[in-house]
Amino acid sequence: MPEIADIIRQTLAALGVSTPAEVTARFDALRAEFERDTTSARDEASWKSLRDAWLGRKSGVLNRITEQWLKSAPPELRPVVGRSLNELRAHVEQGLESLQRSIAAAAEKAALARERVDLSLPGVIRPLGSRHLVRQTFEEIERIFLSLGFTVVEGNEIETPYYNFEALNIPEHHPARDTMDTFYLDLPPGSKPHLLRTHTSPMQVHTMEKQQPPVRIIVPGKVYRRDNPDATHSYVFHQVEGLAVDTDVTFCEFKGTVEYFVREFLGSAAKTRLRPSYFPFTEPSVEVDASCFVCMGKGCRLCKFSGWIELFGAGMVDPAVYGFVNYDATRVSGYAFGLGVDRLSQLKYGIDDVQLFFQNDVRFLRQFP
Ligand code: FA5
Repeated sequence: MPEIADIIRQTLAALGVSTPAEVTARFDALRAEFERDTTSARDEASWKSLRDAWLGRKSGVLNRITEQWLKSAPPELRPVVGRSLNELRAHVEQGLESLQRSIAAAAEKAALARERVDLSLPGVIRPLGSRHLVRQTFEEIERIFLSLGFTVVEGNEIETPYYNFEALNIPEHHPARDTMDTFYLDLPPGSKPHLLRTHTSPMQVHTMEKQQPPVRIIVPGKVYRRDNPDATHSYVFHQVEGLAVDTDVTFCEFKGTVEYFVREFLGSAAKTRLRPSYFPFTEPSVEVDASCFVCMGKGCRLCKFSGWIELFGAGMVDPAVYGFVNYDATRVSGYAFGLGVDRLSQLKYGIDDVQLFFQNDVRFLRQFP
């Protein structure tokens, strides 16, 4: 602000004033100078230099006047110089204050204009994903068994033939062990054979190896088989294994658990039927059927006019399995089941091709939000 230096020069030159009228005129000129200066201060930084130029402790105009003029003014002029100085100081302080307010208000106005949000503009729609139907079915199954006191455990998808077959009493020459049915890993010569588990049942053995009865677990997970893909078969699919072993687990408890699950999963009107079946690791083994929930047992295309739908395999744990995990087969008993999650989803939601679960076609996925 070059004017300030001039003012000081003039002010000091005014030491020569000799009448109160001259003093007043000089202060009026100073006041006019201040007004002119304020017009050039438009932001916080220039406001600060204006303030320092006029009110600064050392070199501010008002302090210089006090130091150099008031003190050296002739005694008869001092009252008028003092009064004029006080009036000028009040004027400058007030002016600076109101200038600061208007600069802040202008800055706020500019910021508001910059950040203005037009609420009438259409919003950006971000599509929300949803859980896959297979995941939803897993969660539904887990909810039901958790309510019965089961806990959820998970296991590895890569297994040894021992856990996948041998410890489950599946003999050496059983066709399921064949490379035609099972994916074996391609490992360097001399490595122990490993495979992609063909069912979740190996977790029965892992769990019983680690834990003494009582055991009540379910095992959700992916399994792999060399099946030809079709409407009900896939190379990779999903199972939930169940295992309950204790000192007094009866076939009756098994049947009650299965019936409860089927009613919770398919609806309270669903009826259950057990049919004899065979699994090397359960004895007796059963196939669990539910009354057809489409025709209510009367017969339709879904149930092939039998009134019943095959749901899953199960049975009482074969005592031979206890031998592999050092359980005393004379003291403990239990049951196991293996739910095909994809098939259960297909049945419940009327999906005629299991391949739809793996194609990730959003037109399909959107139907199950
Ligand atoms: C087993 O895998 C036994 N581990 C089940 C079990 C556990 C029985 C415990 C007794 C005690 P199974 O091979 O039947 O059983 O297969 C179980 C379910 O998996 C079938 O009912 C079917 O729903 C489903 N499943 C089998 N193969 C396929 C496939 N390729 N694609 C989709 N689902 C399949």
